[in-house]
Amino acid sequence: ESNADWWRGAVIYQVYPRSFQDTDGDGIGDLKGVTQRLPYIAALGVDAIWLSPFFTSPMADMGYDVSDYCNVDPMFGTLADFDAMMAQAHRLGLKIIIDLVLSHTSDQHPWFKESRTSRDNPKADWFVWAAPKPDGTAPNNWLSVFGGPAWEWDGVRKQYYMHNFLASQPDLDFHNHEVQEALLSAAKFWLDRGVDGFRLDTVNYYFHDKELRDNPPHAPDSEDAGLDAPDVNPYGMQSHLYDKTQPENVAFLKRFRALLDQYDGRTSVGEVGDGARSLKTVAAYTAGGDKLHMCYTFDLLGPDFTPNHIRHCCEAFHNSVADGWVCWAFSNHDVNRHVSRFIENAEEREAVAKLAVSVLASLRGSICLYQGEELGLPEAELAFEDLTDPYGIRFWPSFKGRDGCRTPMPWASAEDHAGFTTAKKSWLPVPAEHRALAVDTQEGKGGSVLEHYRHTLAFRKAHPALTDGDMQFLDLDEDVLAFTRAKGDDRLLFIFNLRGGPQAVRLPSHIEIRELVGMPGLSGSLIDGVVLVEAQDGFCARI
Ligand code: TEU
Repeated sequence: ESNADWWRGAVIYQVYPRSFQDTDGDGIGDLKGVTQRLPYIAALGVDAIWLSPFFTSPMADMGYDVSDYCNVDPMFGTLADFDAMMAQAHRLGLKIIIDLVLSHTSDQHPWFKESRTSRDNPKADWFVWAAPKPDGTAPNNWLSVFGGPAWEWDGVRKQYYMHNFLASQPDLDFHNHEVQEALLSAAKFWLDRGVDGFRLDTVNYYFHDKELRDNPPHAPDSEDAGLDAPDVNPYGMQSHLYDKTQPENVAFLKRFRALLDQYDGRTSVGEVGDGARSLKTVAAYTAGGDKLHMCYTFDLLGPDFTPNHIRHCCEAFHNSVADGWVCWAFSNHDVNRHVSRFIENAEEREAVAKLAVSVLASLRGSICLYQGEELGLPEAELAFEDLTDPYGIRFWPSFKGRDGCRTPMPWASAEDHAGFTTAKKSWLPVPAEHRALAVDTQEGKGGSVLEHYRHTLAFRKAHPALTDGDMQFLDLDEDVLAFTRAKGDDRLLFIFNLRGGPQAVRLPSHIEIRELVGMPGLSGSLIDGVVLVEAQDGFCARI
């Protein structure tokens, strides 16, 4: 247990505890359920688990609204359950990364309850309070990501408070040093308990413009382009004046890192959703080795699964900072599942699920997998009555919300709720389509998506070039994604065909193939210096 750099190139499996495994029959997953399923996660061959929030919460935003940073919500279990889960994970060689939601609290957090009582209590300045404009309207034009203004009127203080997300998620004022101290001590609480790292929710939202200046309207070609469509996310209608690479945030991240560095082998991964600026922000947050270890961006969470896009994302990041580190993902608990995003034809989903993880596992960076993608699960089609996500309820039907990617894990095809719960009703239904893809239908079955994931992750682990080797793209043909990965003697060439028809590409003369390498599931071949790759397939060789 000595490799402090274990996170570099690691494969992280995201568990959404609400939907992983229920053990107490209330229709909602829990920490004991995670413990029960740890052997399954270990058998995938991942290095770490990122556990979405399990902290005490009124669950207005499914736990991303925390009312006690240092406890477990009874819905998920107890601190003792957490410790048992972590101890078992460590025995199986899995690291545990927990999800700290520091930018905002729940409005039920004692800090906010106190803060809102008056303008001069000890926590009066812990949140972002501001006077109305002379006409009584909100202090400025800022918008919430989840729709409407970013300001909520408080009748007691007769002031507005700011929220980037729901009105029940008030924004902490990071300009206040006491707030920073309190949050660092919450992080310390979990470090002392033995967690291996943190995923930092909305890490680029920590600081707001102290002068509260209005944002200019969004220009179509501005750097904020790339956020969700305005009718779904009005936040994207503004060009955010206050650059999210604020110097104050960089200074806070240094403090956070200094705390982590007091412990052995801990890591951090910041969530940076910042439109087209994201990769620059990641660079600012990860350069130099004294801030975050890595950041997580939304670049590959859109509909674009093309050679140009993937190449652009990788190059934009790697060219902007040599010593920064990125964490790539195709899916998470906020976006439509990627097989549904990347392809319309349901018959092609299995092939796309396999190809996508082959590509992901070959990229330079760490990678995050989201529970269920290893089964090739499509986005669940839910009825309005099923919805629980406030974001989806608000924008239905132009945006159906995030419940469709949060439905329970299907474990056993023949059991009620596919083995997720013994309750009569599961918090979200398990779609029939998912039942047919349950773990027990794929485990040990050659050619299944699940077995493809296991073999592909083993391949990644066996190649130092893939963990943190250099990456160079080749200008072969617009229609293929071609690059080399190299570390020492381990030098690999990859050519992926993401399109609808077979491709034949001539290798440039400077590339000398030493031998073909059987990357699991790829069947591209080489004839007289020409690589032939079928649709949704790839080629791998040692060079
Ligand atoms: O998400 C941050 C974020 O920007 C998302 O709102 C994203 O834009 C949206 O979900 C895309 O559909 C984080 C968490 O991952 C999310 O679950 C929380 O709701 C949010 O923070 C607020 O804490």
